[in-house]
Amino acid sequence: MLLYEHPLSSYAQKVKIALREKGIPFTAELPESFGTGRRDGPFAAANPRTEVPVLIDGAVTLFESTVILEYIEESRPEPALLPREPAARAFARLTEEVCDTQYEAVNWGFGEVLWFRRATGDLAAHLRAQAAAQTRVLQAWLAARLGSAPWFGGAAFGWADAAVAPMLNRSVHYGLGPEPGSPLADWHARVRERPAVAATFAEFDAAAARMAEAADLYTTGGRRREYRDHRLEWMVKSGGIAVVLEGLRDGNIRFPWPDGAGEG
Ligand SMILES: N[C@@H](CCC(=O)N[C@@H](CS)C(=O)NCC(=O)O)C(=O)O
Repeated sequence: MLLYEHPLSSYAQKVKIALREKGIPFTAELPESFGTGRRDGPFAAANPRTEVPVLIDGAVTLFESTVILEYIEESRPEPALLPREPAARAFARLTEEVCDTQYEAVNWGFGEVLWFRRATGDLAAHLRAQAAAQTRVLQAWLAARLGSAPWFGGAAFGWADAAVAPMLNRSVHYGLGPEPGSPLADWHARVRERPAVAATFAEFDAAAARMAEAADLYTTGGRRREYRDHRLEWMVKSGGIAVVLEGLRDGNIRFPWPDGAGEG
């Protein structure tokens, strides 16, 4: 299996955790054109959205992390990540859905300020405070779903745990982690001990340490960051519409495929 990915992508991390939990060997590759929106090359051929993750398994080429996760679960059912019982399956999928949409967008917004320096001064402080407040809301929602169970999957690690892990770990990385000693903090301590998760987080840490150079590519190196759906919404609703307008003026953000400029 070939996985086009980026170690900082929470979506790619979710897929890598699932592959490693199931013991499925894969080759991870950072697409050469990642972050450019370019339409040439094998990455864009595999995913017109030019987003990671993309999974290539023989003749099967898939994008969208949830679709990939479903394919992995259905083609390599053991060990199962989804529980058997319908309500428990729906619980796991719903947890994943909120993580992939609202939670990821908040993390992304915080990163736009911290890593990509999209705002300075009062606006930066405002956006960081918005992200911190929203993170608290989302972590309270997750804590209620976890309850006193060891895993989001209940007695066993599963699908929802793989989905929450990259989101919560990123909050911890940003200094926005749950209260020490809380059930959610204890869950984070537990989940990062799992070999599949530890390997994935180690790759995240190594890439995060190199982010300062990567950020410069978006002002000088022809990279255009994708502002899409929940992420774009986050920037606007959190008070950062000036960031969007500036990015459009400077040509270092882009909107999702297909675009109207005839590029693809
Ligand atoms: N809904 C997609 C989202 C994937 C996504 O947004 N990936 C980001 C990285 S976290 C990406 O590749 N963005 C392209 C870019 O910024 O150029 C999924 O679940 O796979």
